[in-house]
Amino acid sequence: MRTLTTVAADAELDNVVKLLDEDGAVVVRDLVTDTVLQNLWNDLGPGLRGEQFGRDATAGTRTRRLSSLFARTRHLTPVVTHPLFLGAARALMQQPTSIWMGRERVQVTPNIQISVTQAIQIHPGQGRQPLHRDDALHLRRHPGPTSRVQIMLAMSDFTELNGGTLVIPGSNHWDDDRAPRHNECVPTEMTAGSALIFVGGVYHGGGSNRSDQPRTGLTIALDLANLRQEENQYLAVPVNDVLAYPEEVRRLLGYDACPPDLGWLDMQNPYTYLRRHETATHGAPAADSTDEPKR
Ligand SMILES: O=C(O)CCC(=O)C(=O)O
Ligand SMILES: [Fe+2]
Repeated sequence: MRTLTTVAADAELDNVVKLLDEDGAVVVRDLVTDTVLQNLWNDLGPGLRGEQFGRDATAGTRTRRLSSLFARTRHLTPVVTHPLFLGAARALMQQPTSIWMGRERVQVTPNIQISVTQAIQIHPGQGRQPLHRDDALHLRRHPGPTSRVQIMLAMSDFTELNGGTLVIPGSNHWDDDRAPRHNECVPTEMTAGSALIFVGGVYHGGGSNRSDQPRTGLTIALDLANLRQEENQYLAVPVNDVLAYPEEVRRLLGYDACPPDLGWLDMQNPYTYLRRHETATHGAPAADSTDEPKR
């Protein structure tokens, strides 16, 4: 039986990319500090407590889910821009492709974007979630190029007993005829502040919580930016909340173009619009970037 590898938060990016290629998943120990974790609990804990349990087996009838996270907290930058998460997502998904433009062969590298954000709290009594691939949303064939890299940050300890995410290492290489089985899974065991990074093609699911305490995780998916976002970030996150984040995160939230020509506004990169909006509403010119063409 294959297992999940755990690496330190300052591990080599190449090693993490290799593990994600081979196993489809890797655990990063202490990915965020205790302070970041506490800030996330302060901002998201009350909202989670107010959520109803899910309505079906996939959502989990003893599971609470809180979405629109970038509108609820200003403390997600160290998670989404962690070099091992963002770095691996870029390395795996931003693969150049070439297209003809008349008689010119042009190399185009796609962008990536935040697709879904959710805090997931599995309560005692919740059974196993059906095993699935999160990139099934993309209605794509497997195996194939990676279209999603996702993180599951442990906001509480993850154990086999409390529903630590079940993963089938290596299942990212399976074709679409092979069905996942629970006897092939390994549980994600990690301490609060650590994180599971996994590719969209790896079979996984929430585990059953047989303990007496809830298990809480926070997930963010990065997808190829030429695909539709799973969660509509433009509606989920009001523009002023987007502006509270640094440029890199704003762009990941969808305020960027995807080469060769997706996402423009008035034929300009949408980041230009965001900067104009910032100047108009906050009075100060943004210091972080200049106007730019759409690609
Ligand atoms: O909560 C978990 O451990 C996994 C949840 C999951 O995979 C999902 O909801 O898609
Ligand atoms: Fe999932």
